[in-house]
Amino acid sequence: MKKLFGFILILMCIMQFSNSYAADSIADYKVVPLPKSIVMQKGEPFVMSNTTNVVYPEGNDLMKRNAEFLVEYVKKSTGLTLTVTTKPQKKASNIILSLDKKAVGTEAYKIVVTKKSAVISGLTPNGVFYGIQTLRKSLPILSTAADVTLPAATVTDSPRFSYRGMMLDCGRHFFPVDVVKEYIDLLALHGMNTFHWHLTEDQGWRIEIKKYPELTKIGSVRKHTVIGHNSPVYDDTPYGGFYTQEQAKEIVAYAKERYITVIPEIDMPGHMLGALASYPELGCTGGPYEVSPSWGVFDDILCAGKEKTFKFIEDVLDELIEIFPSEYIHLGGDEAPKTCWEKCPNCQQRIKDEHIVGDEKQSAEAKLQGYFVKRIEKYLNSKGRKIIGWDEILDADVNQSATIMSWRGMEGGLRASEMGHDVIMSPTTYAYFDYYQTKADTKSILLIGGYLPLSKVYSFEPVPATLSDNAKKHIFGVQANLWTEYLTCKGLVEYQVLPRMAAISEIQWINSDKKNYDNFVTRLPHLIDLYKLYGLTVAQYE
Ligand code: TNX
Repeated sequence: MKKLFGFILILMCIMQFSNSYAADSIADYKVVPLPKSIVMQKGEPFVMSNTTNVVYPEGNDLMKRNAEFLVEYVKKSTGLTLTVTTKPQKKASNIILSLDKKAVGTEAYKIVVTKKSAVISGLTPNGVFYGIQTLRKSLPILSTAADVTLPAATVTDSPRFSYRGMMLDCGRHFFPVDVVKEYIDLLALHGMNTFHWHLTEDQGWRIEIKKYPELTKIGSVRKHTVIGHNSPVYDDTPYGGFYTQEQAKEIVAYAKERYITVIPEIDMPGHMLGALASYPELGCTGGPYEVSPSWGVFDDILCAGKEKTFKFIEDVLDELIEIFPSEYIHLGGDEAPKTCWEKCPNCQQRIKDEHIVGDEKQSAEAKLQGYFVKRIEKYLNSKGRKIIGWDEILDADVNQSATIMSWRGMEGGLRASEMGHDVIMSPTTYAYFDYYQTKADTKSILLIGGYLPLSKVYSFEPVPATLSDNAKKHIFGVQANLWTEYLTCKGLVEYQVLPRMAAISEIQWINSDKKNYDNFVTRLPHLIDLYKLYGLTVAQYE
């Protein structure tokens, strides 16, 4: 009998043991992006339960906010309710958020899990925030709240690139504040720190500028929208929308809480029909112009000859820099045909006055775009800001101080980095999330075209070995872009970025020698479960 009792006791212990270690309630630190180092330790695990505290250093509001984020994430994934406090409780289990002056790297973090506590530390609250994201992605997703076991381990991590971004085009389609916030939340989940916000387009001007009210009154609305790939048929619905300055500030603040900088883009001198329809005197011919109901590249661009064009841009930028505290302002510069400038007496006069001479490589009009960019750059520099432009501006003789965003493949970025420009890589070949991601989609949804499966995104190497060492140092950023000609709703935005965003985040964070696609796809399903937990629409991948 005694023996039987003993046996049952042992059995119960095993059951108890296996219960608290049930595979589905154990955290797994092998998340996306994969941390640089995960060292499992021998000791007993940390148990997270409803009595666990999240402790932050008293008086530090950023760390307090970090603690609140962690509580919110844990609640969502596991149902557990943790408590935010500044005082660790001896008897309870504590997750401790701390700043470590000796840590190296402004965005680096360390997670040390022992039976006693789980400590997430970093030199800055940003780093701690990334540690929180990793912990959050490590957690099991539980349908009913149960204690979660965090195996004893030390996790250390820091990002490969200092600029880690995603762009959202709100010009072609307008996305309400809530959708933009959701996009920012996704950036945070993937450890990104820059939201490039494309705000003006041929098809709609989307940001309130108080000095130029027609921009949003006229320029934000197109009278109808083309159906299909620029067919001759249009729908019969006016389409519009814009962000008030208050809303834009709200988004900047929302992003800032998540350690994300918002870089606004006012695309110039091309892609400006929204502004030209509102203020036709800014164009070479004086118009009339129409907010474009179809997609593409249009000949009508801002006039570079008239002084009033520069006054307009400076006024717009004056208001913009009050809303956006970012170090960089994106001036676009892509797809600006020079046909109008060739014929425009004002532009030709400017070419003469500025002694601009074309050569076999660049026409005088191409160099006039250089004059345009340099003039606006000087203005922004005087306000303490720097510029980013699409790689076309390289063909226009711009200053070395301009940061180049390479989109027409890698070539522009590589050339720019050798010339000493700072470079952000976002080539169509690896980073255009408006392209199709599966063969099946080409038959079922209408998108712009292209084919960029997850595996191709993952194969992206932004810094080719063939570059000179000096040029390599200039490639400081990686970004994926979401152009929205064909993305009419929030569901499609989610679908196009998920799960490709996971792949680009791993390019942004981990060194190329650690990249392994087969391994990546073993870690991906858990992240996809997390997307789904948040009700997001996720694509299949191939
Ligand atoms: C090129 S990328 C553009 C966009 C389009 C996109 C479609 C860039 C700087 N310009 O205006 O939306 O292709 O993929």
